[in-house]
Amino acid sequence: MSILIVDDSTLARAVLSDILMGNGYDDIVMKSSAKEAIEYILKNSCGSPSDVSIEVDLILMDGIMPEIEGIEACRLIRNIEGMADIPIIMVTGKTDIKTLQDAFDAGANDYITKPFNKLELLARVRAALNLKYEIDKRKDRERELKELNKILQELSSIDGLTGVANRRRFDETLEIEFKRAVRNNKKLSIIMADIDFFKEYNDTYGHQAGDDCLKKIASVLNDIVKRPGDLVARYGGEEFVVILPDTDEQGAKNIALLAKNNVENLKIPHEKSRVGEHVTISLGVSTLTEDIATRHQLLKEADIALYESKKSGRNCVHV
Ligand code: GH3
Ligand code: MG
Ligand code: MG
Ligand code: MG
Repeated sequence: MSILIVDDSTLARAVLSDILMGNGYDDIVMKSSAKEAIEYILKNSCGSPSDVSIEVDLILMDGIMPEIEGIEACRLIRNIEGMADIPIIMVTGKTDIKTLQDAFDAGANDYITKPFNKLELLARVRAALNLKYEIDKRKDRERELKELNKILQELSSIDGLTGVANRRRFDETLEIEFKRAVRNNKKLSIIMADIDFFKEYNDTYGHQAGDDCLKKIASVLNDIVKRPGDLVARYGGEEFVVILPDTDEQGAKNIALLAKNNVENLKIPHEKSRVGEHVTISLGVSTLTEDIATRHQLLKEADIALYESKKSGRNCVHV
């Protein structure tokens, strides 16, 4: 662990470092003023703005120094990003209550009075470093927990079978995109897609083959939508939805037609399909207009269009 000694006296620095080095603390950095110490700290901090880590585990701070005194230095250091938890021990000749109070108020954790006792110094250093160790451990655990939460968050919004977004994520995203489109007067379209005669497919080829077919269709949809804000989701059993922000009716229709064609071109055999010999999908497109007041209405319109596609022979797109 790294100890930073800040003292304007060459002799004091030498005595302190000798004692510490003689007792197994071999990572000692010495600075002769608060200004140099602060420069050193700033130069040795790394990490993101919200999670700065600094290569200093303990500071031994002289009380009386020219220019910036020890107590003021404590206060300045405590205000540096990432320095809130680094233990600071004041090494001071002044022991009146007022000075000690000021030191603690400025952020010091402990103090040693000059001339100091070697054993007392080592005991206080050990205690401060133990404290720092516990703080570091707690921070590591917090970091791990944050990571884990992020992963859980991701997992809870993904459909386990197909890997596209699940219904929950879809609902959340549509709510956000709907509000954004209304607020900014932007276009917004959605596509609903449903596999044709999928019950018969399962009955003919088995549930496992049905699952594989769902995966392939999800992947076709995913390959088509390319813009960062677009979202493909599994809406339910064999139904998918696509959210297309900033996309008008014609744009959404083009994407739906491409999806229809690409699924057909997979040429997944489906002998019981009454459309043809392969798996196909039917699609419905809806686009935000002044008549649509809620996202539920937008969905309903897509569902109605999809129903039109089913009624008019399947393997087609309606808007
Ligand atoms: P239509 O062309 O009118 O859409 O007919 P359909 O048979 O596709 O529609 P229906 O709603 O009657 O049947 C949907 C089928 O989708 C029934 C169900 O077994 C199947 N299905 C739903 N979820 C899954 C799934 O996760 N895996 C598999 N293998 N099949 C599923
Ligand atoms: Mg001094
Ligand atoms: Mg269905
Ligand atoms: Mg179906």
